[in-house]
Amino acid sequence: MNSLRCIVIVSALILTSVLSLPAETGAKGWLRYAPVPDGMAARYHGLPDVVISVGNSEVLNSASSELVRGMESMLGKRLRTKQNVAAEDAFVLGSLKDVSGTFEGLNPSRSLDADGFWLRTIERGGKKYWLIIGGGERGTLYGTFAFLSRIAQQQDVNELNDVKSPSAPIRWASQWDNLDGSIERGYAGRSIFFDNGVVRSDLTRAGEYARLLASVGINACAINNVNADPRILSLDFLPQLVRVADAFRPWGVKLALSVDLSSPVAVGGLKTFDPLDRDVAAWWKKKVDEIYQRIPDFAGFVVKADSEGRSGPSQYGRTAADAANVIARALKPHGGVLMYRAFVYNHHLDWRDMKADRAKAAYDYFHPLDGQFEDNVVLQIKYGPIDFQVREPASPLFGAMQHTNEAIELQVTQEYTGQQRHLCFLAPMWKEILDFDMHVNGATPVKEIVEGKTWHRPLGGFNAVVNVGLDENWLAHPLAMANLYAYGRLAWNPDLDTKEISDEWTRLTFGNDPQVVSTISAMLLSSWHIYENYTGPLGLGTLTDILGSHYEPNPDSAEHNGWGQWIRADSQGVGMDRTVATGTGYIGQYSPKVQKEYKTLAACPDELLLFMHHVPYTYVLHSGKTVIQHIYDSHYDGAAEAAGLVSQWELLLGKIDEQRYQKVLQKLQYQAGEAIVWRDTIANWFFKKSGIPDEKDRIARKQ
Ligand code: GCV
Repeated sequence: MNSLRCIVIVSALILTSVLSLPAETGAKGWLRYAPVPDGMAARYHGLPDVVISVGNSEVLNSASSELVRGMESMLGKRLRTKQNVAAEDAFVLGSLKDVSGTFEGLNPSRSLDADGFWLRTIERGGKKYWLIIGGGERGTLYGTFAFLSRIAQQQDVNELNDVKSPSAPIRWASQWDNLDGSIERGYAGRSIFFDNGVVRSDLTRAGEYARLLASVGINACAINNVNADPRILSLDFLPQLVRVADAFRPWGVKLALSVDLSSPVAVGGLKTFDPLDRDVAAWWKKKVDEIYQRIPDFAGFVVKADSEGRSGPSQYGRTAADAANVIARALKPHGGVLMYRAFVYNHHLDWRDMKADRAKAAYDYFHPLDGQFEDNVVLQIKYGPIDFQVREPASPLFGAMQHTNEAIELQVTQEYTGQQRHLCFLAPMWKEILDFDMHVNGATPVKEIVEGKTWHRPLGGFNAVVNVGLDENWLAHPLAMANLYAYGRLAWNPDLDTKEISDEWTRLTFGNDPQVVSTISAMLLSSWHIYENYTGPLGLGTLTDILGSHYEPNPDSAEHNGWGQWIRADSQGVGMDRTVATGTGYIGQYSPKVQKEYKTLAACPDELLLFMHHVPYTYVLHSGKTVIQHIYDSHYDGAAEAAGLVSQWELLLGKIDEQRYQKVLQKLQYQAGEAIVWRDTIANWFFKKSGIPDEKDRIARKQ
């Protein structure tokens, strides 16, 4: 056979297989419920045709209809729904209390977290039952999603006895949606909640979003920007919010809101919002009561105060504890929670002051307040001390609030990590932070602190800024949805392995073909390092335009302004000296053991060196390279690796539906081009600064 004929035949084969895969927009996310291939279907033949819900609630109904939907879509099996257990094989859905009343021998007093679930197969009277039991109704829903996920991943579900519980009670998502429909740091279209100053009349997408969130165990969503428009608390807004809560409720997702501290003045007409003023306290109480009257399962508020120009308690000489507590006391009788953000800093710092350091702000401000917060206040702490950079150390504040509930704040929206135009799977970064041991009197990894386990706190957990938009596939880049999935999975269980998560997500999103799974999972897992390589290595942070878009390269913008994202680059060296001995003293905010890891050049890991220290460009890293050569090499490596992502993806031609294949391909090709722009901008910038040529002579010497 000549080679031309060969090419024609191979192309035709590829085309045929591509055409046979139905187009997909990505709108279904990981809940595609793709038909199980014939060869695999046999292992599910024994599953029942009937589903019985024991009990009655909106969430339980969702669980039952989700099971019906998934079974039909994956296995072509139409389940019949029944009210009572009869003498036939069946799925049985309900809470432990209700189901154990129906089946003898189940231990109703076994411990099952309210949001936890138990998947259990039992035989009674010659019949077999697949029990999906929740600690509460949400647990049953989560169990149903987990069961369906196993089938979607082609796992055996014939014998089950498996209990799962979430790591922490707070597993929230946040949206930074503005009432006009725009989204701060949103990269996937306009708001699914608001338009033109009001809540959208069609909230279909809000319901679908809640379903996606519930499928990975997220139990609340704050729908508006933390730079909150006070109008969200005005009386005429409440009925609109009721509609959002109604759209969320079937999925066990509670509505939460971001609120501005000045609301008592802005919408309440008071003369002050001083948190210690009695009228202010009464106003918050009345407002909160009004909300709960209409939305009894309201989750609570998120507060950003005294930060980036927002109003705050400092205006009255009060503390964050004063501000948080006045609202928390209003929420407490209803079971509501107040998430107070630790992102408080002065953005008018003097860049000439070598002791000034934005990274120190949260600890300096909040540490003295430890123990002063009500027990329904949760301090929401960004993972690093600056601002969602491509790499930061874990915030020292995590280890400093033993008498305060804590939550970690993450970003699914890729503000500083490529804005969903670049592939950057963030789970490996989150995992490093969650696993980081703060060494406060023994082993105290961040994950256990925020779970509330370390210091036996009643509350704690996770909140991530997600910022889905009206784009059909939610986050604009089809692969960016892996971040939302991973966030939910890690909030549920921060001990999960990142590869397990990326494999799972790939199977659910693109199918179980081993080549597809291994290729996409490997791409995801390498992508954070690739992005870090061509943007900001050695702990410098993302060297982007920090004054504007936070997207393109612009290291100059970091310096000579009050924002404090300084890299302190001059002709001799680079990096922030944060040591206690000669620098800003930031390292002193960690426990002695962690201080030891960072304070000397010899001990400090390369990847955080320039976050912690100022060194000459000629300083030799543990890797054996000089700092400047590392900067050059990592940028060239990163750009080459970004190009490599395109080639890896191209191997999947014909194995993924054409629509998503092309969409991802275009994104990756664009990213590869942008990585070259980053490489050249940063490498040239450092060459100009340092005057030290690249050993490999890749940078034009005449600049
Ligand atoms: C909502 C960063 C972002 C801001 C954001 C802020 C915050 O500074 O750039 O857009 O404001 O963080 O987390 O409050």
